[in-house]
Amino acid sequence: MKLSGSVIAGGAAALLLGLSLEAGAVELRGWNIHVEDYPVSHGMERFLEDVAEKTDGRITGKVFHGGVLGSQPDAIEQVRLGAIDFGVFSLGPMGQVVPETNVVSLPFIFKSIEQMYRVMDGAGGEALGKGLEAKGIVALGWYDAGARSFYNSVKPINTPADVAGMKVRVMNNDLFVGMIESMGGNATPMAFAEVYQSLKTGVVDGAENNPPSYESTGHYEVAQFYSISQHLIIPECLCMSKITWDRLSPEDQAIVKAAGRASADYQRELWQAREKASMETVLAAGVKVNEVADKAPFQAAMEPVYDQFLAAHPEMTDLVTLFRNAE
Ligand code: BDP
Repeated sequence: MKLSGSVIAGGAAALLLGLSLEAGAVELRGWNIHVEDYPVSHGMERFLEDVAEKTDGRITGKVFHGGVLGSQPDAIEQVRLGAIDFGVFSLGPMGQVVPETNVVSLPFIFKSIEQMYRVMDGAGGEALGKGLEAKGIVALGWYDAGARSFYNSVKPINTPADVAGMKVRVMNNDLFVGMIESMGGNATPMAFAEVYQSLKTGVVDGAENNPPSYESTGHYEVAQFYSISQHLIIPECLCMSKITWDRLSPEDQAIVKAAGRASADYQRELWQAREKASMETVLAAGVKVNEVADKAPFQAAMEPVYDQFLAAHPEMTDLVTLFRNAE
């Protein structure tokens, strides 16, 4: 039997519900947008196994893969309400709820994946964690989602002018609409689950994502040009509902926190391997991959995204500087 909210306060509640859960037992419900065989998914499963082991089975749970518990924006709300206990969320759509997390959705904010790790494991991650917590979400670990590049069914992208006039699907965040518009393209925010069909039927010409998502969704079957622009490096958050978190004892919180962090290390390792494997898969399927030789024109074209963001959120200036200037 599955419980939503899922923390059973004790034996009395379990008895009332006719359950065999022991006193203090906790069953966590996890949301995941990805298919079962995906680095994020394996990271989440590892997290649950670790927690179950360290709590002698007092805290168990189940991850619902494939987005069956709803779209990402909806699931973020469910986590805030405590109806879903945890999930791995892209900080892209998170920006609509937690303003601080928008910083990582600014194009080219990170210089490399290694730098992203350093910032997220240090002062940057701490600042974002505070922003999340203020909105009812506890960050347990930062997962890797590589770098996002453009793909479409029309032609290779080499310059920002190639995006002009194209209909491009983006994740739910106004920043991404601005990003596409800065190159003269037409942006369509859309749920992840709808992108395949929209590419296939021409509702959009293209989208942008990292190689594992491009591959695991089958988008490469319907959008055969993948152009390595790497304009966004957006980390992901293994996040727990603060409502669930507050019901745990300090000892269990420490276990959960450590397991979250360890699962991120594991996920990052898997990520590197999957990126390579995904590129091999799509190349073997005939995808035309091109490396954007000069990223500077993209950086220049996307600069207005920063100006607009900082004009609307002057209070984020220090945070943007922290991320931009980090070693
Ligand atoms: C993937 C992220 C996932 C997003 C998806 C998207 O891992 O969280 O939902 O992109 O583009 O890379 O919607």
